[in-house]
Amino acid sequence: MSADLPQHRELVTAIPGPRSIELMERKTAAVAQGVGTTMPVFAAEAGGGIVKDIDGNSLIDFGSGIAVTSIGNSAPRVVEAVRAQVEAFTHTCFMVTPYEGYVAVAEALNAITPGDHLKRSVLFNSGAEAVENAVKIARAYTKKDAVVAFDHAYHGRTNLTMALTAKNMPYKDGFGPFAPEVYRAPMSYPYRDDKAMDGEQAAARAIDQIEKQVGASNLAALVIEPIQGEGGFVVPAPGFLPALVEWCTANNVVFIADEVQTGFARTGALFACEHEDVVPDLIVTAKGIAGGLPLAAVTGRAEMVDAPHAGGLGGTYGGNPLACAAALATLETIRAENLIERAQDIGTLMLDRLHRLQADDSRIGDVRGRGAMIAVELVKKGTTDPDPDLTKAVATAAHQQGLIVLTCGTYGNVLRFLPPLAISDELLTEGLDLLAETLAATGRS
Ligand code: PLZ
Repeated sequence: MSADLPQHRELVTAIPGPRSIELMERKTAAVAQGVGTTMPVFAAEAGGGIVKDIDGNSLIDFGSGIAVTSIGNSAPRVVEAVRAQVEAFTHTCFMVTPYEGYVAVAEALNAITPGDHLKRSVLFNSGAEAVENAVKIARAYTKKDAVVAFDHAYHGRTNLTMALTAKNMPYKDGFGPFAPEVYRAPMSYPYRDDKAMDGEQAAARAIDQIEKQVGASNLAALVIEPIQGEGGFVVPAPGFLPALVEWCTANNVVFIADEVQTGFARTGALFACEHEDVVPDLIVTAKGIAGGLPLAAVTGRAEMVDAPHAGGLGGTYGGNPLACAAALATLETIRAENLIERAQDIGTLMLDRLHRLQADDSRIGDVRGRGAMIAVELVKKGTTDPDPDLTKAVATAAHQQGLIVLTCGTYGNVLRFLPPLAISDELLTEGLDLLAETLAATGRS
């Protein structure tokens, strides 16, 4: 039982072990080469802050399956709720014979997302699918076409979301042509922006470009991650998001917050928009919503979400009953286990340790993030030049020590930490110790 998984790192073979090596050979023979893996080990069990591989190695989890299993893998309430649902029925299709779970998830999302206006929700399977549908809703509501996304943005791998995503490799290369009427605006990136530029000035820069190159009268929506994920855990300067919202409201442009990676307590608030009292018109959620089951949602102003004609939104599996049962159990777990506070405490512990590391290692250019969404940006000593090679080397060495850690960033030079909120302080500290050792041992000249 994963709930009883011992919460200790333990390596019993080299990483990868013999069974993982064997399975990797089968993967290579059977699975599309386009699907990469961060680590060369195969999972057998997971729970709390540990992922156990098929060779019996227990790894510290600083990834949460990319910010998904925030409440812990196979969290007890989720297991129980899904078990009950799987015995009742697995699928009827909400568009054929609806069921209560979908409605209950919509009610919950309408209640807990920022803003006390009248809201509606619609459920999907993946973050990308939900982002696409948020754009459809914005276009139906405004009767305009254009969409603006930001530098370093990540919104998915479908055709429209590839267009919204900024980075070419590995997401877009060779996969065009992309959806039209997508424009890009400059992000607020405090570490790389002019030091004198505050959030409002960064917003003014973006708005000026949007007005000159697109025109508010053509613009249906602006899509933004309140803290960027794949693009490098970029936290915009304070004031940036509120200024964009204000401009959107004044110009009949739908403000879409993509909280796929930041949502559900990850950043030390239920939603990252709350840190700056930002109330998005539409909020897109996925990942952490259902404890690992595939579910995503668009929630927002009733008059906007109701703009598409009847039958205009849907999908066979959207709001699958197992995923809905898991989502309700996830929300209950976040509440009952005070996981918002837990995320704040994890942030304090991590930031404190990483700032101390930064103080005597000038290769750590920036330490940033909120709650349990923290990153370090690695640069060449004494400069701000990105060091993707060092980043890769540190990540690989950490993997070999039994720490699951991910990289990200436009320049490939960001180590990101997304531990489950169910991780213990001991494992968290041990993971940071390993990182410190790995950094010290890697390429320091
Ligand atoms: N919006 C902000 O972070 C997914 C992508 C991993 P899906 N991020 C992880 C990869 O390499 O494919 C993400 C996100 C933000 C949208 C998405 C897309 O969510 O559930 O992967 O479609």
